[in-house]
Amino acid sequence: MSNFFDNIPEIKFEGKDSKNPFAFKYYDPKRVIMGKTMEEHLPFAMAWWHNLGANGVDMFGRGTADKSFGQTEGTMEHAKAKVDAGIEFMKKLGIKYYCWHDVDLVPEADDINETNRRLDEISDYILEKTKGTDIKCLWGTANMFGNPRFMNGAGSTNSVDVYCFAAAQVKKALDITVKLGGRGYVFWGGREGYETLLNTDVKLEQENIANLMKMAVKYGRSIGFTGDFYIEPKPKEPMKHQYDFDAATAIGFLRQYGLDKDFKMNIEANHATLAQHTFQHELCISRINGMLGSVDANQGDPLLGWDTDEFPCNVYDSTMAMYEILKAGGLTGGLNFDSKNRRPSNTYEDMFHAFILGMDTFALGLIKAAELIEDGRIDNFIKEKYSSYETELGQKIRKGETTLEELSNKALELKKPENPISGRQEYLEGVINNVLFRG
Ligand code: XLS
Ligand code: NI
Ligand code: NI
Repeated sequence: MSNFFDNIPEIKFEGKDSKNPFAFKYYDPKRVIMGKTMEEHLPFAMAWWHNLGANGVDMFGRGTADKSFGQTEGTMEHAKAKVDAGIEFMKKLGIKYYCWHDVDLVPEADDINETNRRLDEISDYILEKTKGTDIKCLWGTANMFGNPRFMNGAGSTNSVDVYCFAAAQVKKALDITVKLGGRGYVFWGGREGYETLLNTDVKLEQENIANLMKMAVKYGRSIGFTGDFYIEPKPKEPMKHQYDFDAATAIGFLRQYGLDKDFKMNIEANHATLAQHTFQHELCISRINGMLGSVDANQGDPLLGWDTDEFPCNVYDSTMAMYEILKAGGLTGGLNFDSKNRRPSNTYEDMFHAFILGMDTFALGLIKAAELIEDGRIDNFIKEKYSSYETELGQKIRKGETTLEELSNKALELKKPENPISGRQEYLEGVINNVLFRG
């Protein structure tokens, strides 16, 4: 094993009174909550691109963190050092999953044949290095937004040649996902949208994206991929308008093109808030449609209008997120930290602090969400609020077995209905605070 992080101990659970910066205060992997261990509830994953790639560069300044891992960036030696560092990092934290784009694993070559050869080589290396460990791939994806060829889109491009390159990348990324035992395959449509309708055929673009997805399903199933495909909705950035705006839009798209049996949602917290929704809203919409698959666990900054990809620290949000995830019966995917250290947090220690923060935030969220469900006041209130539908007429409405005439007659008979019962929002918000802070 490599020793990039020699001065950092293995991260263990020490409990809420510990002041050790390199210990979990809440994440206790073997603790059982609602019949499952914390590690079963919380399949945490490391995002290759942020953790092993991002060095703090922004549009105003160069990188602040050294992610060379002792090698020259852009070489296969560097790609392999990233594998070594990644595995050492995950082992120290007890993280079992990782997520990647093709070009996070290897530097892209000028000729796609050479890029594919490199992907074969690195995936052999990953398999060799993870052998005998319980570290596995959560999901893979093709980066179809970074290379200039995708400037007009990937599935939505105007160029048949570029469309072929998108297809080739998806095909190879699926091969590697299957080879690494991935649970899922993600489509995030970074360039699938438009800046202006003056130059865009929306119908053609959306149909071509759907066809690319259909071909991916057909090919994936033919090579033995049994996991879920995911759409990761995001409303904007880099495009002004992205087609997968939010969960409701993406679900509608999947149903329109008959893709809803093979696809689920990969919900990212920061994308939810960019779409002017809460994280919980996006999870809830996915859950009630049977399409909650996986999560990109991060958070945005309410004062900034872009994808800041911060490590999650907001326990209110993680509680409401875990509440939805518990109600969905868990995730088929996992909780991928699509999150990066802030630019001045530029040391190896900071990489660990970030993951300890994120993992403890979701562990606390899980503990508190389970308490909320056991407490029952929220669920009971919601049940009570809709109790009029338990009457005979209410049941007929629920089942769609009544008519406008029948309901109209009832209204005429009543002359004037009683006011519906109070929504009790302030009381319920107090219940949440009580569960969060009672100790
Ligand atoms: C960017 C997205 C991206 C996806 C994978 O905003 O979150 O990182 O998760 O392509
Ligand atoms: Ni993401
Ligand atoms: Ni994002």
